[in-house]
Amino acid sequence: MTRLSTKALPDLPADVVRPAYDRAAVTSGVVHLGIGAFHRAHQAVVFDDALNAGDLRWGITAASLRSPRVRDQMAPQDGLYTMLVRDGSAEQARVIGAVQRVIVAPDDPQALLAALASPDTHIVTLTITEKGYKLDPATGALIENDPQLAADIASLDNPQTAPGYLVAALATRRAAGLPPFTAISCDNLPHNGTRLRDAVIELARRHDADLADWIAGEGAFPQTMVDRIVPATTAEDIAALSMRLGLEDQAMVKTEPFLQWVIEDRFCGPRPDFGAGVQVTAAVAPWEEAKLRLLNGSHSGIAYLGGLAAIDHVHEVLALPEARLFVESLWDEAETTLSPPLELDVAAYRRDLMARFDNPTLKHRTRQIAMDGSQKLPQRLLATIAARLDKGQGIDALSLAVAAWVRWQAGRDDLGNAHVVDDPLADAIAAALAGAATPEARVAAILAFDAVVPPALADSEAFRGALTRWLTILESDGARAALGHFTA
Ligand code: CS2
Repeated sequence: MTRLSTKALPDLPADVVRPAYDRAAVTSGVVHLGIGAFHRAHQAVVFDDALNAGDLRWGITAASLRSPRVRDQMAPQDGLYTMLVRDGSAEQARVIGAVQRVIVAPDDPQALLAALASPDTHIVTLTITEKGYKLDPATGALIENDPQLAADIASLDNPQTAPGYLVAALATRRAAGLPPFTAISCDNLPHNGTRLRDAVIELARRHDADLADWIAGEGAFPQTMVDRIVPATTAEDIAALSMRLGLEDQAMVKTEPFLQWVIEDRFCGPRPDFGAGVQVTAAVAPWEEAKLRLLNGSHSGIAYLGGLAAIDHVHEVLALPEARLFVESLWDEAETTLSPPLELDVAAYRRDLMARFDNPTLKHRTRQIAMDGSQKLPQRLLATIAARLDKGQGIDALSLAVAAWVRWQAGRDDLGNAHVVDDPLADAIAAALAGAATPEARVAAILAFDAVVPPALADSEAFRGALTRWLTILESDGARAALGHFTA
């Protein structure tokens, strides 16, 4: 079958929305690091909106920091791909034209550095996942013994890490008399802008103190909250879209109608006139905290409990009444720890969130969300638990979610099916758990990971007790039985 491409655009069915601008006239104002499905369904759409509105400065040069997979999907398609927005029975297809080029950084580091240092580049966005920042998840300190970061501390000639690329390119810009770019972290990290800024300035300081000062003074690292559910594309999704388009699209993404991007009003250069779904505001932290603790916290709980119960997709987990009550209880607990923005109606947000999770056509896999738990739990669940304990409040639902993560580390679900624990700390955690013979000992082994659990929380008897109780139930009776405690 013919691939989607510039030449094939006129052959698309009439109901497929396509770029309304002249792609040949677009310049690349954005460099994106980490072009996965999330970027293609989120920031790329926002810049595509700006292009459609007639501001042609906002094309994207995207980079993969590891694998050539996305480049191989997109290059034969001239960077074009379809975004399918699914909402129950309704489905809308739109071809996004914002991505002009995909660079595989390890193959051609100089090409990525040149794009970052180009005078046309005003904004750099990043979706490199929590672990890409090379920061300790609990404390936010640079992980100095990470081999890639150690290489970037030694030399930035061919950077290995995202912070390394930014520092090397900022040095070139400074030497050329260019201003820095605005660097926007779009990962689900608390204070993501500050974390990125700290990583970049700290690494710069290892090489050149003046450069570090220049970045601190002239650069901008806005805080952001990003939100859109983007499940990984499957072979069936690609096959179904081919039938509909009459063209093959290997780079398609599927997502929900909802899109939100709250960006701190802190830019050091030009920015587009942002359109639908984007809010530029002074204070992002309350948005970010509400989203991390309500959406992502419950998502992780659903992923581990559903995964242990051998349930594949989020909406199928929520078909169980006891799972819905568990999620509502987790939200009740999380809600008392928030200082939500005035514009946020938390009750309505919770209702909408449940409806988003229920979307049956997204087919969001529990195993996808279960990835990288050690990097996610601190901001999604552990900070919430610490805040509840400080107020003398209960942590029943929150601690069940954490216990389910601990149980997930065993590598088997309740039916005995094996799964791979996909996590940068998987080996270390497995080694620590191997020597632990009882639930008490397993909890103690996990609490000793101070890169994940802050020492003050690890010392809490209430937390240790709750985790041990739930882990005992999960190990003897399984996740369905544990969820059953939320029916009363
Ligand atoms: C999910 C998120 O995979 C995960 O960990 O919780 O990717 C979630 O879908 C997004 O943050 C929604 O905005």
